[in-house]
Amino acid sequence: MTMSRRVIGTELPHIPWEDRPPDCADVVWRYSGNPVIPRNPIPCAQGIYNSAVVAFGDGFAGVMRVEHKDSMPRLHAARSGDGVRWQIEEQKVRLVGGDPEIAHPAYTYDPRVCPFQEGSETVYYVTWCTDYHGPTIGVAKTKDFVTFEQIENAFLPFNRNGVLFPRKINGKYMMLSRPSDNGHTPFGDVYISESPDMVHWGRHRFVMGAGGQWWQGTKVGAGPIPIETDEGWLMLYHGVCNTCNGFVYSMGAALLELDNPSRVLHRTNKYLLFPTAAYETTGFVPNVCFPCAALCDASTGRLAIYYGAADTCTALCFAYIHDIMDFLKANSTVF
Ligand code: BMA
Repeated sequence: MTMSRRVIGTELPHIPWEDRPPDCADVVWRYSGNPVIPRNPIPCAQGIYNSAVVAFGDGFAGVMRVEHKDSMPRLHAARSGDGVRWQIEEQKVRLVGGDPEIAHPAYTYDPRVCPFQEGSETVYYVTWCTDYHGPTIGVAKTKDFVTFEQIENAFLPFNRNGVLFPRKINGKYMMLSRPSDNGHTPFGDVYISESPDMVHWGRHRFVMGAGGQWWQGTKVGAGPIPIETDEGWLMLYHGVCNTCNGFVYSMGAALLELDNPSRVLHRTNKYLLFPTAAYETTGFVPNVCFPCAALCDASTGRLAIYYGAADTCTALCFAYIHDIMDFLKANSTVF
């Protein structure tokens, strides 16, 4: 690790990790025990995927997307000592304190969890795709993964993939999102918005669009909470292409300018992860790798990335952040 690849963050030596297999030349490799969360570890679930985890206490906490047996997705809190074996609450997250108009969404999915320092306390903002006359971005806050205080919906419908930055930038909260339609959106670009108070969002700016290579030609959306390095914000994202059998979701990476993250410094023209494992190519929606969270150990640059596989289960893959940065610069097209 060189000083110019410094990860700004916490040392997390206990994140899940497995060395790159000797016969693997890829920048990102899969956990040999995948999927870490199978299809139905709790009775109400038909699938658990596209879920978010963070370091919490001595271990880890998560907000999981649990598809219930009425086929509707709901958020469930979860805890883990090692980041691999998860105890998932059987009851969905109960949102408290929200305006009654938005307090009872019929569906809630694709959560992200963003640790945020507020004074001497760490709070965890949860953003997700919520139902309000169609999909848009819901926001809540928790300190303990037991009580979730609902704030406000960030945007008008339709929108998906609201991803917060883990600190204020130029004094403002910042959120990436992907404006969409009310269905299986055949388009999608990443925008950024800012807020003084986590309630009112504005100054919406374009970050990056679909296009370039086929794997990211249909839509792109932010994945895990961006990771701060001294060269920029590392944003892992999903890139989607369309085929005669439906969409295919892969993972790419981009580097955004630290003080002005609407500016893309580098962006991968080759994917980092593409659905090839059986649990990614077979399931409720085949051919989906959908990253929603990443744990990074700032001292070693180790990265454990959680992604939904085939809209069915949750999988884990690994990389060194420095390798991703090298790959990103060597295979970059910004357009
Ligand atoms: C997106 C979202 C994701 C899902 C993906 C693939 O539009 O609905 O939750 O994983 O499609 O089906």
